Amino acid sequence: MTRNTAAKPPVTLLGLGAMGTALARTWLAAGHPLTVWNRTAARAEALAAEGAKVADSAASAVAASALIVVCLLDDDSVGEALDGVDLAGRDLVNLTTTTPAQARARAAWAEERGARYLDGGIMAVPPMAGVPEAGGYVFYSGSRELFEARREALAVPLGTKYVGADAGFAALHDVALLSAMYGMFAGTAHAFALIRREDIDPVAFAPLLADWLAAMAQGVHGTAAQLRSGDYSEGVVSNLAMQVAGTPTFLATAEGQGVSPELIRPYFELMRRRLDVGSDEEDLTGVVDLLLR
Ligand code: FVH
Repeated sequence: MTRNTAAKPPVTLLGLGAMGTALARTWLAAGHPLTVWNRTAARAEALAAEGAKVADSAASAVAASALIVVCLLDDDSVGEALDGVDLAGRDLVNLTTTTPAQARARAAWAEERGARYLDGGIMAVPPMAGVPEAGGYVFYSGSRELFEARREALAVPLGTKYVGADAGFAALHDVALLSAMYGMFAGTAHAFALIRREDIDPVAFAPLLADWLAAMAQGVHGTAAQLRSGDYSEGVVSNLAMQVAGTPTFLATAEGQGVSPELIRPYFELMRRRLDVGSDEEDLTGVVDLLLR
């Protein structure tokens, strides 16, 4: 395949784990001159064969391009990899999963070293990179100038969503969505445990579960509207009193099926606490306020 690299800005990528490697391939396929570095050099061999230039140190990789993308394990790895590296005049885009506080500190750290900084939270798994129809994207926050200047190159592997100048916001959006995902995983684990010892085929059960979760996920829009208005009774379909009254049925069913209620009981306890201080006619939205310390 002949690639037209003339018009494409060079990209340097630090980190060739599962995600970094998937990102790297999309820039190569799109014709960006790509320099890569990985702590364990052997992981770069396949990409070298595909056209990437392999740097022998993070410093020389950073020197090779103005746009530096980092996709390492965690914030400590980023600090270690870039320790003592000259970042002056570079655009540093950090796709490593971190806390919002770590992202803000890393932004200040990069700016002190003369770099523009953009933080990213990847809402995709490696096979989604370079596959637009898979719907994967990256939340970005931090320098808007950097985002606008590098938007085209950043859009090669995954979609882009800029969520604000606060460098911590991409991580916050990322962690918020992933936390909701783990809540969903907890619910599905409980549901599968309930049927586990019965003559119910989990493969036949799965589409019922998936369709129900997809339908119920639409409820987040109502929750959001209530949080914005402050009226937790607005548009209620299934009120809190009714739902709390139903929780003994769920706990008794778990008991009857020999299933621990440890994943669902804490949420039921919060619903009960909200009923005690809120109103029967509310939705479940008051639980949000109970979580705030
Ligand atoms: N893989 C996934 O499903 C998710 C999708 C969403 C985003 N996450 C985050 O992406 C970051 C990288 O994840 P990954 O899947 O590429 O992770 P690994 O395959 O485990 O590769 C880790 C890379 O980090 C390097 N590394 C680790 N410690 C250090 C260090 N102290 N100094 C320099 N590099 C370090 C490691 O190098 P090596 O072990 O090959 O030498 C890999 O390149 C991550 O934040 C996910 O949360 C992935």
